[in-house]
Amino acid sequence: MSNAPAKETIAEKAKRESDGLRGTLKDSLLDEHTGSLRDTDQLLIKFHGIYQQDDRDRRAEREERKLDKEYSFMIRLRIPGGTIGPVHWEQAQKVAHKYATGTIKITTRQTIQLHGIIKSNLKPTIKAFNEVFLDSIAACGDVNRNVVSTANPAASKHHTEIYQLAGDISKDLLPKTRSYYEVWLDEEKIADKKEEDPLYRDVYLPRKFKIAIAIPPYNDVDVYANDVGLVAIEENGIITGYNVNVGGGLGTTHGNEKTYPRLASPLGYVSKSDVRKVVYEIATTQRDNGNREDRKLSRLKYTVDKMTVDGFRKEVEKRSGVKFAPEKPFTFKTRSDSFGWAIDSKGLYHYTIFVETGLVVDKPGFQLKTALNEIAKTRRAMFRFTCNQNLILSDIKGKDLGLIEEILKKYGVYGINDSVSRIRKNSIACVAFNTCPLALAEGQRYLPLLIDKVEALLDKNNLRDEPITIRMTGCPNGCGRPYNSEIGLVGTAYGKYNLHIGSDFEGTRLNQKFKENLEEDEILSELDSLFSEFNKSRKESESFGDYCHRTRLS
Ligand code: SRM
Ligand code: SF4
Repeated sequence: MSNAPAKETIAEKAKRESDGLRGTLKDSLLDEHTGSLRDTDQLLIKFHGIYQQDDRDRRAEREERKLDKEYSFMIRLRIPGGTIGPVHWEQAQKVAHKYATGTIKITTRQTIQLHGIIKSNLKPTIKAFNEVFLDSIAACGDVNRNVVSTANPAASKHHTEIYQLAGDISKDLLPKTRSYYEVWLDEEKIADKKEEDPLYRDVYLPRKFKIAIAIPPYNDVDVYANDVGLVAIEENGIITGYNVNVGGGLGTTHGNEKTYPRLASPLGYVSKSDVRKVVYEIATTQRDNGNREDRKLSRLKYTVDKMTVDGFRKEVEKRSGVKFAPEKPFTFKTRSDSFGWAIDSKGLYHYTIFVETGLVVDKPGFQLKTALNEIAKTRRAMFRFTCNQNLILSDIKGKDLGLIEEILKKYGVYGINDSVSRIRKNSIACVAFNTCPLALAEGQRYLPLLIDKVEALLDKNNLRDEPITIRMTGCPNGCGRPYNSEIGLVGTAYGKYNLHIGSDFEGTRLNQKFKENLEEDEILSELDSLFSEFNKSRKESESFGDYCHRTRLS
């Protein structure tokens, strides 16, 4: 065990004293007097992929009635590379109905979340997922999170390879503790068995740690927004290695000038046989050099800036014994998902469905949830999630196309992609109200309504077909990646947002704050002027983000 440093934060102490993330979770779960967990267990449970929350819509009313908050839990699955089978989907739907709100949310990191699980249903939930070999280990907490990889079917020639790499890296960086199995799945603790965890020891990482793998020209994973961003380099038809980028991260805090969004910086190129070693040692470098005194400044991006990119590179080279070669050339062309049917090099078909804000629900005339359940029953498609919160029915054999298409048509899902504007297809909203404890403003419940009005402005300015990215978050933490969107809306208070503009379409440039604390009519008025100018004075094939950057920000 390591000794406590002189100035140890509550989070650091909780990790160090947690006995391999066990804490008093077992007792907390058995306590029937409250729907909540003990304070320290609330921190530890995140490492098991679970967050304690309460219904924020009901807070005031319950406070008035002198009632405790209405506690429930959110669970996030670990699905490296974002692909599950039909059996998993079926089970997730069953669990959602039996123990959660009934709605599956596809997240911006290629996995799914369920909300509204009460304490007594947590164990049955995890057991049910475990029956189909799904887990939520390290989906949250100060460890490596879900490793994401390009989902775009057009990149399928290399999809299997990077999907496997995502799984391997996820395994390399999994905590070694058996606590998940003991707390949730009743595994017996082996007395006196010392659990060695050479990576995390008893301190874990200073903060969350995120990894993405992209296959150019697709940047659908927003690779530069990650602590570690790997860009696959293809030479003569095969992936030879990866350009490694470090220090991406978007979270900021309003009013704290020391915090900032940052895109990852290039360290250089490594061969594919070295990439896992290098990623591992990037994690150990962060473990040993990251800030453990101020959680606002503890992400890898601040460590990289403290050590400098050159200093960080040298340290990783020393630890891994791998020397970085200069970055290899590549081009990103898009971050969007390509909707509808696609066929890959193996002759398998994939159908990408637009899922607004990632919520899998039935609406009148568009019964997505029912359609997906019926498709899962056929066992003829895999379910692949995208970092744009959409879904790909993947790996479908030619002979099954008709069947899948028929089900999609029956429930009004086929053709949704054609009826939706390009800006809507390029939209992302974070969860925010009513479950996120950090939300200052609405996210997923509001963006679709705002887009109705933005679409009217685009129509007015003859820009309906412009593929502009628009992203909204309910606070500055950036879960919907608004800081590298052409239009970014960041909640500051209920009904108010900062307007950011000027990122590029490919996600290689951050936007900048343009106006502060705007209400809806002000947002629309600003966008109307920008759209009008853009329409009149853009250069040929200039994107909206590039136009804003050139005329307003540079
Ligand atoms: Fe996030 C915290 C939801 C992707 C940056 N994020 C949260 C919490 C857990 C709130 C909390 O701490 O109690 C939110 C739960 C809301 C709820 O009720 O479900 C939450 N984050 C989400 C999701 C579900 C948004 C979505 O609508 O899809 C995404 C889940 C991803 C996943 O499956 O793992 C999600 N979060 C992101 C991203 C985007 C990404 O990773 O590509 C970011 C920005 C990138 C980054 O990490 O810098 C992001 N989330 C944060 C932060 C700010 C971290 C920082 O460095 O300052 C917080 C707050 C924190 O950690 O203290 C946060
Ligand atoms: Fe919650 Fe803020 Fe993340 Fe939105 S951006 S989910 S409001 S933490």
